[in-house]
Amino acid sequence: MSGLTIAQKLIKAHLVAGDITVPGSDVALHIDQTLTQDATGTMAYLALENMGIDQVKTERSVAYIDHNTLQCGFENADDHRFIQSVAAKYGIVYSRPGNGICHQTHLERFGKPGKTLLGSDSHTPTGGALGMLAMGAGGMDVAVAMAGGAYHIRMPKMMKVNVTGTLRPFVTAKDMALELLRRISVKGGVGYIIEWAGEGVERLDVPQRATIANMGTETGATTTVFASDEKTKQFLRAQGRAEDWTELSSDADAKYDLVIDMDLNDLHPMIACPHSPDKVVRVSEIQGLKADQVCIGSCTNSSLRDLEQVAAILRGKTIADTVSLSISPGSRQVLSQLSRSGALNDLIHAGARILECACGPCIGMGFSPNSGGVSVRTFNRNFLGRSGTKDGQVYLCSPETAAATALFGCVTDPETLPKTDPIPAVEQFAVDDTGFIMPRPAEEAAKLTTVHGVNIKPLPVGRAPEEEIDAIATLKVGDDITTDHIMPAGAKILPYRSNVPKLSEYCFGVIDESFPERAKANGQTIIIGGSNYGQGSSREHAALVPLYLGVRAIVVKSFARIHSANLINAGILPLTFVNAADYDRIDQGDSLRLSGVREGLSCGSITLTDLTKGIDIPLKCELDDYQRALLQCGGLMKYMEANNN
Ligand code: MIC
Ligand code: SF4
Repeated sequence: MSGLTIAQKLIKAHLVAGDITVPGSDVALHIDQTLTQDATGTMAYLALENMGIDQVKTERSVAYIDHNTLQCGFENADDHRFIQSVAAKYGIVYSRPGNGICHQTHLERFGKPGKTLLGSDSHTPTGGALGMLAMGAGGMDVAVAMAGGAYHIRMPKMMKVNVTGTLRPFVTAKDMALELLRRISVKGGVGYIIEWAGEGVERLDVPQRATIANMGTETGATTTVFASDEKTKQFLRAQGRAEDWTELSSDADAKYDLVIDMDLNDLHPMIACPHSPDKVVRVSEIQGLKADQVCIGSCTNSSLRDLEQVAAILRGKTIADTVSLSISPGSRQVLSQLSRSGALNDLIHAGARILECACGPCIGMGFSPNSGGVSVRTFNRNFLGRSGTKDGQVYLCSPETAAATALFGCVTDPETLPKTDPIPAVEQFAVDDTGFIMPRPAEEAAKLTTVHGVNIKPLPVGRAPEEEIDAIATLKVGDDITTDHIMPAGAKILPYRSNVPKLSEYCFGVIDESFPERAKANGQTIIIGGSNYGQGSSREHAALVPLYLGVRAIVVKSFARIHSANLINAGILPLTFVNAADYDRIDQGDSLRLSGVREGLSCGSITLTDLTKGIDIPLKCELDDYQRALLQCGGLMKYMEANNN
């Protein structure tokens, strides 16, 4: 083999089983660090409690509370107490509500070059900005990693984005991420790890790299990585963690399966239009579009550098009368530093509404736009209904474009603004770790019990597949269905993330409100879908809730990576058409039969008979040995039961 890429080096150093020279083959990886957030964490910790360990086996595991922070009833607060009690018992750091968004906060305080990080959140790749192999997964897979088990992925292909030139003022890392999405789409990264390299990247500091690594998720990539270099060292030193730095770079003769060139001298401010992060155009193309709302923050753009830049643009000015502007700092560290520098005052005086250091509007946790409203956000996703307003029109852009838009009340290209001084890299961050509750000694922890609130209901458990499964095609959907379609989020629904029966009432609600009732009435269901089914969030609720509603198989043109792993963990069969055109031959409501199922799990092919139409359709079931074993048992929980006894 020739020289290695950064990702190949990280995989090789953590390889438990598999061959890194065979793209697409199963590789099992040792995981050094994990993170969870509260919207997926309850599931992960319910699974962990079933695993029979005393303390987590990782070097560092952190439980963040950042998603479900509106406490309109007891539910979210109960879940926070449950997670805090699990953290105390199992040796996990607990990051209190208000301490910050998991990815921003983890980057600041725990991320380390050369380590693996598995997070129950799809934007975990943000850690790639520090030279980590950071991947998103379902909560059950994260629980397995906490218990010392390996994490399985298909060995990805290597993509390199080779960057030359220099960013002009007010053109940013976010525009680089959006430009890549414009070029390769929300499917373009599937099966790849993306490495950003070249002289144009060497000049970017860690927060800028973090924005790019974060949005690599939107391309469908397994993760994104950057070298660990002088900029990484500088960031860790400023965090008081100089000793955590190690150098990491690709070999000069490393081979890439795909190389994309990007010249920053040609780049302009970019914006993604509703309802997909790859519907990207130049900001100047939609300049003047009236905006009702501007939201600045999220794990993509809530660093100190981003918010100092926004403050510099807004300093001494007032936002347009017709706009409501929210700013959610990424962490308490960011907020505290903004307050020390005086930038917070600039933001307040400009008319911004300062929200909590949390995900907030990004996940529809408050601040939903007015009906039909245009919301211009620095976030990473603009899927239909995600803002909490079904007909909301959400656009994604840089903090610079968002600030300019807030000033003028309409989409505004920041390149038309008077220039401000460049924001220098921070020499020393205001480090204050009081928002974390650190693990206590193991012997003390062993005496503790966990606190299950009344909102926490048991996980639904799958069942071993029969040789023949009869089911109704209760739902047929198109391409690029996101987990936000399957299991919507938002302030009203998120409190039920640990209550699957209640959550099930909202399954597929944004596209078909009657689905849950129909599914229950039909008993057993097969969902038919197009390509890239299950893109977006890592939420395993998008598998567990359909399981609860009687879904036995999903038959599609292709799956997104994390979602297909979640389906397998839940015991739902992820099947693909041998001939994509067969998608058109099945209609919603048809009676279907899967035959040769158990045998098909081994040989990879299963036949679907459309009993209504009287036709046979060949399907593929592409699994590695581990996935096959999981499905044969009826999912991860059943597999663990079988293997622990
Ligand atoms: C998201 O951005 O969609 C989330 C909310 O952070 C999810 C996790 C979840 O659904 O809880 C993600 O990206 O994985
Ligand atoms: Fe939170 Fe939004 Fe980031 Fe998801 S994408 S972790 S909801 S800020």
